[in-house]
Amino acid sequence: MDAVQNGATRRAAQRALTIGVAPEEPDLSELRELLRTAGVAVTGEMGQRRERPDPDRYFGRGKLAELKRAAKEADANLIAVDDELLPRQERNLEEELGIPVIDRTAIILDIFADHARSAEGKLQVELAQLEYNLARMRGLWTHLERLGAGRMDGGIGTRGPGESQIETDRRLARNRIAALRRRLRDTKATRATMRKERDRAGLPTVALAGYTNAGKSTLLNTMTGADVGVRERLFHTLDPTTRAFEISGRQYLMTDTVGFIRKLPHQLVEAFSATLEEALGADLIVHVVDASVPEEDLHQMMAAVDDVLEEIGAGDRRRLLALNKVDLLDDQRRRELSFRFSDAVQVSGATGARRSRRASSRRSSRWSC
Ligand SMILES: Nc1nc2c(ncn2[C@@H]2O[C@H](COP(=O)(O)OP(=O)(O)OP(=O)(O)O)[C@@H](O)[C@H]2O)c(=O)[nH]1
Ligand SMILES: [Mg+2]
Repeated sequence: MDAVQNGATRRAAQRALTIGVAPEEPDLSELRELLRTAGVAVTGEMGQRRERPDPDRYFGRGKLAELKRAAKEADANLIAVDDELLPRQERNLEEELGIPVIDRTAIILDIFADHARSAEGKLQVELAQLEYNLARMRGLWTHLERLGAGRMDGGIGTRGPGESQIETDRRLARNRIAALRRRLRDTKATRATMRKERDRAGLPTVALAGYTNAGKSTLLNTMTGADVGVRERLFHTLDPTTRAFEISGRQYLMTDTVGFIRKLPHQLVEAFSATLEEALGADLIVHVVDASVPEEDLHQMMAAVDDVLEEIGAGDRRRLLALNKVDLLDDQRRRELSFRFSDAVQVSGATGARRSRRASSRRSSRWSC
């Protein structure tokens, strides 16, 4: 078996049991989708209803014993958690369960690392991963320090090589973070020059923003004839692509951007903020929504996008809501949506169809109005 095959087998050999906490029954379908994108099989799931996760172990003690049994029964060799864990929660869970634990942030970071193509995208993901790891190292360090403090009575052996190793690792990580920030600032300057050229062309700009898998790249391709990759997987696009298109003889520029998700790791928002800020400094932000998802998901997805737009300072930009994938809906659902979101346009990036904003109008047309 060659190295590549070995790698593939190892990945598929990861069998995760997914867990989550929510006041109502937790919905772990998105976590399953994330794991599928990351190439991990899901062999079971377990949710606990509680206001918020236990600060030390994520689950309550009784539930944890149940989880240990379930993991064995499901033959899981990995526990995937639907939240970002505190370092001590992760450590305690691993200790109690005896198998590795991965949190939602690490899974998303892993997918981003796998999908990053451009030099800038790779730098941004590396920065986010280092920030995430640095927080964990700090946790590990405090943990060791506590262990050391426990042995302090004896005085000896309280400063082992572990601690100095972690100090060194932390210093290296901090140096690398500083270097990455500098390089990202340089690429930002290059982009600013490119933008000036575009500004000189004086064309109005439109940015597509939205939840991952909403169909942003498909819309860009349909509207501009671009050839951006489209896939039924999460976070397919990481780098923004800008293309010109024409409507009624007028030229516009349209930019596709990275997708958002609920509980988007703040390290990623921060690392991608320069690219996002610029893309979303457009004259108009088209918020693309997958209108074919169940009502509750629709609202949660829209709220998640609104939150990120707010967080990166694009909350007050002019916005148009585009309800996409309406080819998958029947007439009644379309009418419901046009009453509910009377200012939105209903579109299908897949078929190129567009329906007028007015609820009363039944007219569908191509992208030519
Ligand atoms: N039926 C239908 N499918 C669509 C439509 N638009 C996109 N899709 C499908 O939805 C999936 C995601 O589309 P993308 O265009 O890659 O979505 P995206 O928003 O760019 O996703 P990320 O880059 O991952 O954030 C693909 O499988 C598309 O073929 C549509 O209007 N109708
Ligand atoms: Mg895309």
